[in-house]
Amino acid sequence: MGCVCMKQRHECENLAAVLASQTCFKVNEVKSLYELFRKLSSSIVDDGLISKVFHMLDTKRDGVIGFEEFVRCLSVFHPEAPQAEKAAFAYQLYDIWQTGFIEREEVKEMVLALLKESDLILSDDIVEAIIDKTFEEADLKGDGKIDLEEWNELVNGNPSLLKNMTIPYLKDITTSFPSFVMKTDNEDDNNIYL
Ligand SMILES: [Ca+2]
Ligand SMILES: [Ca+2]
Repeated sequence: MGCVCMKQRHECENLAAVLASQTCFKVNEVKSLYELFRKLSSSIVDDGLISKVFHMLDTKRDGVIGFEEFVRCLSVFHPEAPQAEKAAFAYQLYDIWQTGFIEREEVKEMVLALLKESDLILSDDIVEAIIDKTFEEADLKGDGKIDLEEWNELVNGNPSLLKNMTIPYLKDITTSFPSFVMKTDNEDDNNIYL
């Protein structure tokens, strides 16, 4: 898979430090993420949101994503990441057909996903009415599509739209996933990749 297999410990420490300085994670957390990344990249993850995220990160479209992109992406889902960052990422996620705007059909997908999560069963008429209302509220310029500016307005008024953009576990990943913590204390261990 496309992991960055760093043989030189020095380079690995540098990469961890660079990523820690540019994301919400600490150096030891970046190292833990590397373990998580290795596990994830060796298993097929086919959960709706996760697979969309992976597709977005897979810029070469070869089914492989790099560790750096993985960490930068997860950082967006960190509880302390700025809302603007989350909103921008969510905008790309909801622009399902990648037209650069969020259209009504995409709002429909979003509303359906939110309803599914809340276990609410509503008639089609009511669902359509919710979509119309959401769309009307969002499309301030009335041109039939939601641009980034309108999206940011919508999100400011409805922060729950970004609920899925935060993964609380990421706040203290070394505690949440102790099995991913690297054993870097042992200097004799030659199998240190990061
Ligand atoms: Ca679109
Ligand atoms: Ca618009």
